[in-house]
Amino acid sequence: MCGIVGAVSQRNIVPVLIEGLKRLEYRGYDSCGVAVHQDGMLRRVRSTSRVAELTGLAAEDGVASGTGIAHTRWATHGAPAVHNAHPHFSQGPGASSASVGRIALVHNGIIENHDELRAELKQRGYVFSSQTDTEVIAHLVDHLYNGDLLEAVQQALPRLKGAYAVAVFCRDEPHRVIAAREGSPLVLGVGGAEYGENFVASDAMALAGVTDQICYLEEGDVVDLQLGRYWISRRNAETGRFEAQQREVKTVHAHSGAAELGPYRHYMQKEIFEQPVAIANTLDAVNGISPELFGDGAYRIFKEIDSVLILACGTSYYSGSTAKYWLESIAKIPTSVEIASEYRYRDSVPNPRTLVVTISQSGETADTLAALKHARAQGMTKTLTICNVATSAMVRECELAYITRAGAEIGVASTKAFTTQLVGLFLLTLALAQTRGQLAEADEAEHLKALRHLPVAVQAVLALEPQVIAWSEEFARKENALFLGRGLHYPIALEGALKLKEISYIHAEAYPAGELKHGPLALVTAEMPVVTVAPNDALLEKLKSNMQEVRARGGQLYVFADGDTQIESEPGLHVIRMPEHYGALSPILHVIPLQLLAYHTACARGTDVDKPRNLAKSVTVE
Ligand code: HGA
Repeated sequence: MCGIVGAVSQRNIVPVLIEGLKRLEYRGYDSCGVAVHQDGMLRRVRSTSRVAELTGLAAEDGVASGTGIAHTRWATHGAPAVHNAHPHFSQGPGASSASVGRIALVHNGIIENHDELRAELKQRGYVFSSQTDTEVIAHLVDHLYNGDLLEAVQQALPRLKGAYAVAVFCRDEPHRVIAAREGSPLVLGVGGAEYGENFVASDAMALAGVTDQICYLEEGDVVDLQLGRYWISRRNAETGRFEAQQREVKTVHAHSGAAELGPYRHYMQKEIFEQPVAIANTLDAVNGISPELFGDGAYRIFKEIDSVLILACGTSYYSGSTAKYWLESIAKIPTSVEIASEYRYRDSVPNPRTLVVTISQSGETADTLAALKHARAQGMTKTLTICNVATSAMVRECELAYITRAGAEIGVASTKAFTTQLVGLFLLTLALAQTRGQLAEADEAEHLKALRHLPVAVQAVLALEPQVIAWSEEFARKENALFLGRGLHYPIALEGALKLKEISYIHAEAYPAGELKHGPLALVTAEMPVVTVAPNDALLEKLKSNMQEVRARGGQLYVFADGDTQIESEPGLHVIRMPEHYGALSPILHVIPLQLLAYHTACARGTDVDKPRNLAKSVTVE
């Protein structure tokens, strides 16, 4: 979360910085700001409105320069207010001292020892004007500044505990930006000779159209950007000295993310409707099932493992939870699924014969990356990721990968990334089943046929949109909702509840339907809509009994029932009929109407669907 762009150039770089921020707005939109080196001093504009606002503010104030840094914020420390917006300026001892307004800094991450540093710097006379953890870094760099910004930053970094990507410049060095990363993503963009320009950004996407020469900075890297040159260094843990580093610069054709909305009202709606294409693209290179779909050496690794551990957060955790059912029933391999932020901090029993599978849309999810490192540190070195960004840290850090081809997902609430993850996880299930001798040829052919037909099947479910819209009017008036599912569809109920919470702000909870009588049934009244995922599978009769329990208490059931279930509408029981049961891949169909229900309910309530309050797309802080 939080997006950073920085540049040194011989042209006015402010429009490039603001354009870059627009493309990073998915990382946070609590506030935004730009600071430049202009007329021998630091100047900035900051706002709690959207990035587009900055263009007008910069023009009004005549903010223009070749050296600058910019930031879009997802607040962790301090309210989303202008005084907490980055860039932060140093404000050293004495109103007229040289260090007032000397250092400008933007930051992505959390400085865990900020209280201690704040106390120390206050004692030294530094004046704090925000509640952020970030401001301590600006003051610390200023305190250590002695004519060379790189040296000051290099001295400051070892004093910081936590995760960060920072970009900083100094009033006394007009054509220089220093940036560093430890735990948060940062790329270097090498610009053309015409303006001698160089860039840093949280994501190569921010630099699309400006440069495609990208270097993915590694943990601990510090980069010194100047006109026509850059220099990367890193601290040698033994000597404590910073040493020069060579890093590969790659040609990266990053997508600008500036997808057109076309006929849709929101990106989320567009992305829901893109699912047939996203799934077809994800399956494009699949001509048959083989471990090599996941990379060279996959067969050997699959042969060596005796279990699977899935690590993920949020929606990706629910795709992993669905996959557990597939992996155990089809590949017959013991599987556990853990929330990454829990796994990394608990004592677990490592098994080196486990395949560690991480799932992340962005491939930058901080908790999942940290959980991966934790697993590896415990000797679990067989790693695989299901990820939507081929150039991400997650893909670089895992031995094996399956890249989903959902395309850029802009809406904060994940939709097409989820269903394409499920496709990747189903392929993994089949590949593991094959390696373990659990996949008869006829079954493989059947599964492949069902996968290939999936885009058409999804299209048929999307056609239910008008019926879902009719329900959403009712839901928009509610403040609570329950979601029920069983077995393979319990994680789908969880995902449906999460979608509704995220974008409509209606409190929603999901339960395995059999758990109802153990507590949540107490919540059921005529005011409580109970959304039920009802596939025609082996658990249908059990589910019907649970539905009766709701009806007997006057609850209102809203059921997405497979066409072959014979569940009919009657008072208190509202039914939207899905196509016929789709076997093991049924969860991919059943999540679609739940996405549509959340989307249309949010529209009816007038929320900011693509940028729901308090959230951000790519969760790069702990
Ligand atoms: N801690 C800083 C930066 C937050 C961040 O990186 N969010 O993703 C702040 O609260 O401003």
